[in-house]
Amino acid sequence: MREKIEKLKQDAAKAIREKVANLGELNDIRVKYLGKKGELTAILRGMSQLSAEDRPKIGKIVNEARAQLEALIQEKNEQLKARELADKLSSERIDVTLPGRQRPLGHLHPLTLTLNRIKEIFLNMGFSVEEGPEIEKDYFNFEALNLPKDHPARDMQDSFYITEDILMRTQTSPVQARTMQSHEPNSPIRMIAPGRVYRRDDYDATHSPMFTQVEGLVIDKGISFADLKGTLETALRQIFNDKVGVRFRPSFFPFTEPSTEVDISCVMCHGEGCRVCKGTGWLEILGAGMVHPHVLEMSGYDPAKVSGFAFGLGVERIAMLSYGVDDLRLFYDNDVRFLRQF
Ligand code: 2NL
Repeated sequence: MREKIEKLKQDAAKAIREKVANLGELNDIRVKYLGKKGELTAILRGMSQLSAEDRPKIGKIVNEARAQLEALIQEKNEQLKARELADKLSSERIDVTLPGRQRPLGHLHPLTLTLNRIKEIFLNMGFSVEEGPEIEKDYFNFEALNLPKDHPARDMQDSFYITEDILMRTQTSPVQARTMQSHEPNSPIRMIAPGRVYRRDDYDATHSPMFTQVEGLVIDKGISFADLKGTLETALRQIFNDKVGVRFRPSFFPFTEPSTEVDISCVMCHGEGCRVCKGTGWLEILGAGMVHPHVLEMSGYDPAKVSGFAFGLGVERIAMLSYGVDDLRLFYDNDVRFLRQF
């Protein structure tokens, strides 16, 4: 019996010292010898068959062997753990000298840049910037601007109706009508209204059913067509450049009288005539006019006491001309190869 125990102990010790390569294998050895069904445990279990004289002696030897093996396992366990930690530290080492990952910094969209520039120019001239809802009442979008329900000019601004009386706004003029109605009657106004507008339209290089508009409105005592001309010329010379030519042509809008369309000399050929200006040397850039007396009246202003001018321009068109972009859709595609250029 003594020899058997000694042999078991030697085998176990040898296995622990020489065979075990990791913590899992060490545990297998522990179970094999010291576990509930282990070989050394089996000997303890079989002690009932021994004589009363042998029992304490053998018991002592088994317990000593057990303690020795446990100590060996404990020692090996510490060695293996230390080695695993060392392996982990060397395999997961971070090279702090590697260059960092660059996070590309974005920037404002070209339409936003153009709109910001336009806002800045008008803010510098004392205008306020007002905003309003994109889903608008028919009353503010059309009625208050001299376009009653049966007016033929409504066809040109055919829109997306939500109900009979609610639609996607076709212009930002409803913001001006709202502003006038929220002001003390006849009190001066000097504002621009930027924002998205919606019209039933094709989608191609120069048309879109959604675009960005800036409308402006100035009302005060004694405002004349000269104020309109001076203000718009000053603004256009800042948007394009000091030397740009500005020309006013008679036109018609239902909400202004008289009305005008404003051209600038061609940004490509400077008036020589080219493909961009279709040989005319001029580019149509905005519409404007003196606010129609009826429009003033409908929003509580008295055309006998005050007068005003208004204008409307498309931000996409200005961005296309100032950056030399020939397809409007590029602004909406959001292809970073395009956007990166601004
Ligand atoms: C264009 C022309 C224009 C206006 C907009 C306006 C607003 C009020 C009263 C009178 Cl509250 N007029 N707005 C006037 C003339 C032209 O826009 O071609 N827009 C893209």
